[in-house]
Amino acid sequence: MKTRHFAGIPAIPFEGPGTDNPLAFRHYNSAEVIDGKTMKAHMRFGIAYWHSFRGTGADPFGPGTITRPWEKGKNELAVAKTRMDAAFEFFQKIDAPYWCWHDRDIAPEGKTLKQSHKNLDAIVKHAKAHQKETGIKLLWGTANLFSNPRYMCGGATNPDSHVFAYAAAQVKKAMEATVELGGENYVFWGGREGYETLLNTDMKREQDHLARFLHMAVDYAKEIGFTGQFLIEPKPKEPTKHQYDFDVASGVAFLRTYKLDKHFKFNIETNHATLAGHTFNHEIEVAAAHKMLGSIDANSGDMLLGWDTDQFNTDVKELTLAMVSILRAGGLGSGGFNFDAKLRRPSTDPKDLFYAHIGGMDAYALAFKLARQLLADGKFTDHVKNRYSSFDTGFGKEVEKKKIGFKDLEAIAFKLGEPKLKSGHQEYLENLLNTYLHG
Ligand code: XLS
Ligand code: NI
Ligand code: NI
Repeated sequence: MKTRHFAGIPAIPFEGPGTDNPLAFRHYNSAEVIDGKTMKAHMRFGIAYWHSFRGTGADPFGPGTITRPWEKGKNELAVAKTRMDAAFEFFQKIDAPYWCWHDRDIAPEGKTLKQSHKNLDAIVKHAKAHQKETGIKLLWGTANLFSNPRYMCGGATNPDSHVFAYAAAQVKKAMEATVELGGENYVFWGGREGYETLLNTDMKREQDHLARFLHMAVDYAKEIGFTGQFLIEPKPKEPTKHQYDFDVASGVAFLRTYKLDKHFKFNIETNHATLAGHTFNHEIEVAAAHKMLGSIDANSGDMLLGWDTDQFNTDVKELTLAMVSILRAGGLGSGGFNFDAKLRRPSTDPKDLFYAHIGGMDAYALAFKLARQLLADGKFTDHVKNRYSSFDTGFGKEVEKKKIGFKDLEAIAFKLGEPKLKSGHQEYLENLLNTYLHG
């Protein structure tokens, strides 16, 4: 492994829970084999290029604080390549098998669309060489349809068909780049696909356009042989006030309405779930119920802040519950855990990038192990099963088998009289969960 940009920081070793080395893993042992598969293969961790290699710590109140030594020079393409060299050094040292990008994170936007395409081609070539040399793979690619002012009113939902065409051209190219890099998924996050006010918006028409756009992507995937998974990443708001892909449930309704459901799954982001007023776990369960659980954008919000703070998640309890749902659903398939998370503005030391990912990866790895144990013991599963057992036999079973209706049930209710209250035992279960987390 070449060490150049992060000199002085070694490849992060696994040292186990007893270590006091802050630059070591305590729970994520990538080589450990569980059920015939390495932890690396189970976890499928991905690094988000935009936060970890384009994030500067800038916020609405001040400029960036994080300056990296490779971010200098006038030739934007040359800087983009050096930055990518640093990124691949990081991916290797942190032992993550995947990375994720937006087109505009990896290659600079040119003065014309043609120039932007050319820049992307040059960088994709560079990335391909890095992937080949390191074995690191692309979890997903996506197009940035939200930063450039032309997309101020959306890409696929823009009221101007000219912008719609531009967005289509950009997504077409980003899909080609994803194929070229062997990407296993392609993501649509519609940060500006929504509206600010109905005074100037034809909402139905915009949603029709969004569906048309996604159908075009499905058609084009066939044309270029993209066999990966398309993913929708729901988020209720920010930057737009009302976003069309509000949460998983509204995404399911949208995809079904427009007959797109068999082509898409969901990329669920923790902080987006909480912005929608849900738990992370809830969103996973909704996607799993529809067999549309695709991938995870791993991060966390802040209980006291109402926006997408994109923090690294070290909350083992939240992650264990999420992992239980993911494992019960049979895993993520071609998806993975992408750290869509950024350093806090004062975290300016390159080491912070390592601490942040070590913390996130360890928390997920520990949660994975705890969830497996919890499921193997079966106490929660049994409890839930038991709670619904009156539907396993008798008239309950007949309800599920669609054998009886209101009239039969009225006769049964007359006969049985008032139901006895059955406890939900929530506090007992909360205590039980704590025994897994803390002994
Ligand atoms: C923003 C989103 C974005 C997507 C990719 O809130 O999380 O980063 O993951 O466009
Ligand atoms: Ni995301
Ligand atoms: Ni986000």
